[in-house]
Amino acid sequence: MLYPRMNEARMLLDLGGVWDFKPAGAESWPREWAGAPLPQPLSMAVPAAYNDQKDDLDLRSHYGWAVYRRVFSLPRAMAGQRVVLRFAAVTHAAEVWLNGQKLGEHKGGFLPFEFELGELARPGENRLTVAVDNRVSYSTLPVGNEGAVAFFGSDNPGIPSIELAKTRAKPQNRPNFDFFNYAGIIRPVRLYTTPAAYIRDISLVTGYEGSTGFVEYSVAAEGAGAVHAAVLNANGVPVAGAEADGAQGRIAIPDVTLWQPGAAYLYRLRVTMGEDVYEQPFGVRTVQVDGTRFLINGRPFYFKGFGKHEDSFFRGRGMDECLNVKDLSLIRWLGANSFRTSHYPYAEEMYDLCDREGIVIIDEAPAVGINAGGSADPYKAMRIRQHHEEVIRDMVARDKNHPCVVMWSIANEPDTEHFPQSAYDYFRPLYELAHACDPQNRPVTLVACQNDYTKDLITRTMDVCCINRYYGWYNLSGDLDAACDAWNTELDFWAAQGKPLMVTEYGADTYPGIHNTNGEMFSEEFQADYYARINAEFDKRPFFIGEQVWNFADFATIQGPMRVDGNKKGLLTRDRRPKLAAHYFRRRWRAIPDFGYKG
Ligand code: BDP
Repeated sequence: MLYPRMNEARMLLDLGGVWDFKPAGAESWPREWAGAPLPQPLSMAVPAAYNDQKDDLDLRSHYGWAVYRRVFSLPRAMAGQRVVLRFAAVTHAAEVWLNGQKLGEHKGGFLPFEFELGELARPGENRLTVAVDNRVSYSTLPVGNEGAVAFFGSDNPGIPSIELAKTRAKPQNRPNFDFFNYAGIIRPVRLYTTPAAYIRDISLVTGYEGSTGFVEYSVAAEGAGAVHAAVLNANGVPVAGAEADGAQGRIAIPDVTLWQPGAAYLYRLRVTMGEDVYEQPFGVRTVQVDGTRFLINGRPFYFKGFGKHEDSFFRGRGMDECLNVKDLSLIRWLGANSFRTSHYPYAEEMYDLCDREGIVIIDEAPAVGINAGGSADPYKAMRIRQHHEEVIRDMVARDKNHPCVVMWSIANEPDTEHFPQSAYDYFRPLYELAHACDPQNRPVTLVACQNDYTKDLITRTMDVCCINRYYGWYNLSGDLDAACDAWNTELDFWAAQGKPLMVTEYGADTYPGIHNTNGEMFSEEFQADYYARINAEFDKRPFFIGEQVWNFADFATIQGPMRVDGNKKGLLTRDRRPKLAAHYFRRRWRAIPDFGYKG
């Protein structure tokens, strides 16, 4: 799906701003709100999660539906054009109505969807109503626990009058994941136009031989029109001779400048079809797994970076370009080169920025929580397979042209240990699907939970083995000697697999300002020691191709006895101040080259 861009053929209007808003019921919302002003509406900024915009615990922990509404006028200049209403992400499910008529619905909170407005959009005032459902369950991704009522953080409240407590407890979301369930219209809502015959999609594959690059393109169009494609350089100047006619083709780019981590260079493919025009940015680079090496442009890359979250004060998970710019600045300050979009595809603007700044992304599907605690087979108990296929397809369709994306992650921490064969049978087709959907055929991975890796059958079959491990924190808590031993035992296992291995999560909750001469848990010293000790073990292993710490910054979670004002494993605080370990990593990573660290 193309990102909406304004040019001489296409208009673009942003519908961001302050909308009317009203929380509704757990199971449904009043249909009369679809065609009329909301009664006594609250003001709510879009895009942003609604949860933290008001000082109201009921809204923060709202369960179920909420309704947004705004009125807009279509400019006369749009008459005669095809007008499309595009939502970059509504979390987690949406129903959209225009002028009292239903446009459609969408499931999944982190990927775009759009509606062609046709006759429904009229000159003058239009009334747009968006109903949003934040419920998570065994049939959503990310996965929530079944049943809307939780008891004091656990199903075993330790009180005799459980039945009475059940009747009194408020319905609430019970995420099966460790980040706050922010919801609402979290990313931009835009109107754009195209001519009646239009470019629907563009797919690009790049490569090079010697100093000559190439881009293979394929244009999907609706309606008739001759297609022309031309390569522009980073200054927007056409590259002499780099053009072709036809909906598919291969264009050579003489004296190519490659896209590299830390040294990005972006071309644009200018596609015209009849009256329509679209310019698709791209970088020329290759990605490949070769034995135990991860090659970008043929050179062995070492991942230095993070698992992140889209998470900030007030906006929650709302798209924030300023924060994105700041985060990339901090990533550079730390000497890192990459991150994983844990645990869902991020806003499109972040990928554009990473393309532009040469930061590498592992792009993750919103498939987290596929784990029933070992007591039940989640692949039988959960009703998610079809939706999982959809989100992989949609994620790849959205992000396939970004040079910054070098690998797909199809899930985070599913249960691969207790039901290893079910996990294999479930994930193998999804792994193949991700490969089949991607014109660039990037490597595909699945991020494995701390587990008995000898039982896990699927992780070892991935193109890159990605593991989350908490030796020294949740396991062998506080004992870094034992943690290093456990790491080495495990690394011996992986050495025998003949695959590249990286750690996609390891970390320690660290409350900023706690200092401790003994370096005990939760202190800044512990976090720094933990990483220094464990990294020294990674450095001894040639097949170990990257370290992504958990987490870039502290982030919000559901309240409960396991979390003190959120998850505190950030190298940075939530307001982006460095903890002691950030300074340690800055020294370490600035000394580790992007390429050739492991030969
Ligand atoms: C891992 C999860 C991550 C959590 C982290 C933690 O992948 O989402 O936030 O543990 O506990 O299991 O900090």
